[in-house]
Amino acid sequence: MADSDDILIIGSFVSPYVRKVLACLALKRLAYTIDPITPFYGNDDFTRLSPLRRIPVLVQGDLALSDSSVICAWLDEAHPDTHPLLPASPADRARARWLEEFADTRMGDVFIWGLFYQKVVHPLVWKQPGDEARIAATLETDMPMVLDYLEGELPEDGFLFGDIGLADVAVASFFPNARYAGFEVDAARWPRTAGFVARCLAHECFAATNRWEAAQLSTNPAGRRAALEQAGAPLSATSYALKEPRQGVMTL
Ligand SMILES: N[C@@H](CCC(=O)N[C@@H](CS)C(=O)NCC(=O)O)C(=O)O
Repeated sequence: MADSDDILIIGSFVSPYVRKVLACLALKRLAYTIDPITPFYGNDDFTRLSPLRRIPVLVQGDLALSDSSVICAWLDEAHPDTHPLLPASPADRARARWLEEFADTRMGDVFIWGLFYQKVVHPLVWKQPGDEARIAATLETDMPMVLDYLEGELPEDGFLFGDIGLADVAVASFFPNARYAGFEVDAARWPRTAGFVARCLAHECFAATNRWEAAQLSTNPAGRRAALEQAGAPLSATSYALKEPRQGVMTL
């Protein structure tokens, strides 16, 4: 059982899974502090909290959770009275959970491991170019398949199940990373998806962290905390970061 109200989030503002959790915290109107590390820089204490060496991690009292879906479910169950993250009917809840799962797994593979990691993270962290063949296959085949699927699922107006919720946030959270890797959704080919993503990302639950994300992008891992402090981010007093990166547990 969590024995404290203080919520610590470990994870970079640029991670789609962290972005999803921070948007849900904003919907729930919950305050937090954040240790904005890139997972490869986590120290041994980070490994104890996150055995797969992945972000985000939520620490609250003696509770430590290291998966965005588990974290969002915890927030929703612990705070049922503010902005429910799931719709009301069992069928809609099931569909929302599926879309969250699709985002976390397939969009994670395609948007992050196939594109953003190869084009942005790999060169930055490991000082080597990413896998060009994988980037080409992602852009040619995998990304269009994801967008074709979403185009059939997403609404023309508004959000998936009435007010914005977990499924909207989970899907939309991947698109800023595609943009950072130079990919924009072609609105002529995928109009519903382009409109839906623009609506979601303009919602105040995402707007809250935009300036901190921009501050993080303006610097490198070494200068990150200073830039974020200057931008007014709610930084944790201490950090789980190392100075040099380590290979992840799940990395290819
Ligand atoms: N299923 C996890 C996935 C989290 C994840 O893959 N996070 C990435 C950052 S965007 C990570 O930590 N990658 C490091 C690694 O896998 O070694 C969740 O939903 O939280």
